[in-house]
Amino acid sequence: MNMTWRWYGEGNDDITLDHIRQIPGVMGIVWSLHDKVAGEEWDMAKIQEVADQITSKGFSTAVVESVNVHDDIKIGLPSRDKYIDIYIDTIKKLSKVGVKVICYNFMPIFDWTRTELYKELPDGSNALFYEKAAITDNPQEMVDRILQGSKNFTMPGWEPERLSKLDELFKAYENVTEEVLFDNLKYFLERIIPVCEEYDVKMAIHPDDPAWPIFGLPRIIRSRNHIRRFLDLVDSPYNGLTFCTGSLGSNPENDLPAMIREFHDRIHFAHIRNVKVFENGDFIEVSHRGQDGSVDVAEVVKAYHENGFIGYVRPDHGRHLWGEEKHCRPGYGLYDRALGIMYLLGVWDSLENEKNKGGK
Ligand code: CS2
Ligand code: MN
Repeated sequence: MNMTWRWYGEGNDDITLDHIRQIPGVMGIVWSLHDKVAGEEWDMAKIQEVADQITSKGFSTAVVESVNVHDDIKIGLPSRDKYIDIYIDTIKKLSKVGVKVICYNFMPIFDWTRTELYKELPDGSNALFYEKAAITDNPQEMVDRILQGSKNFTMPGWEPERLSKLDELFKAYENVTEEVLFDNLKYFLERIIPVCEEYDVKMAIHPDDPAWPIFGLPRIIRSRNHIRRFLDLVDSPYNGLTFCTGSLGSNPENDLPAMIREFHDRIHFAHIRNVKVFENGDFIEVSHRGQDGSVDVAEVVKAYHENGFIGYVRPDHGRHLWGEEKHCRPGYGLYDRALGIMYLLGVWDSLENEKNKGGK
């Protein structure tokens, strides 16, 4: 398992590279320039500076999450070509510091969506929670709640400047149906994938979180059929997936191990985490251990193992433990993600041992 850890950068994360060095098995840092808004150019000097910080501690820089896609590209406005040119320029620059995979998403307006950031679990820890009934007709309420809980950390996909124009944004997406969104994604991919092939950088789209349309906005990376259609838009290994079990697992109809077995050769980046889905469709994030939630995490790891998976992996979100919610980023504390890594590596190592003993 090529294990990685998402780090938000100096001054933007309460966790340091020195903390991360003490977690067994972490080989790479998943990074980004988090002060860049979608559509903005990335400067080479800044890219190099962060890459140097990461390599100086012995980590790989191979995965960037995210380079956010400007809304004009998703909406299909004439200005999209300008923003795609900037995106291409960023892909080329990132290839110079060893980036091999870029994780991005194509969700209109909102990235991941929750109704509570610090919902208490029975064990006294707390975690991100989605309550269906709390999603009203008014998205502004949800935005305010999330931004209040962010403790002034920048949150990818939750840029206050962009979200301050929520009415305008919703209006711009008025005619964007699922079909239109697929067309606009195809347009984007047809321009960038040839560049990715030339520069050896794989694109890995992140699924929609949660895995259903919200506030009337279409969402297209949320089931086996949607993913099949996405991969066929541009049939190149450079057009691939970030397979996030937490996002796809919010809908219990998604058979995650079966999807991994089907799509493994196009999965470049695995986000592995667990969610507990309640009967009414609400869900909360829980520990990585399979028994604690609705995702059979050990079976997920097994599906990767039996297909000789060599892509990058990270624990995705974690619960907030032992009071760390006072200072950590929502969903990105130190302890539960570190525990998650030990669980994932434990399952993986035992499968490896079996294999090496001549078992299957
Ligand atoms: C991440 C996503 O925190 C998360 O759920 O996995 O926000 C992911 O970084 C983006 O969707 C990728 O663009
Ligand atoms: Mn994820």
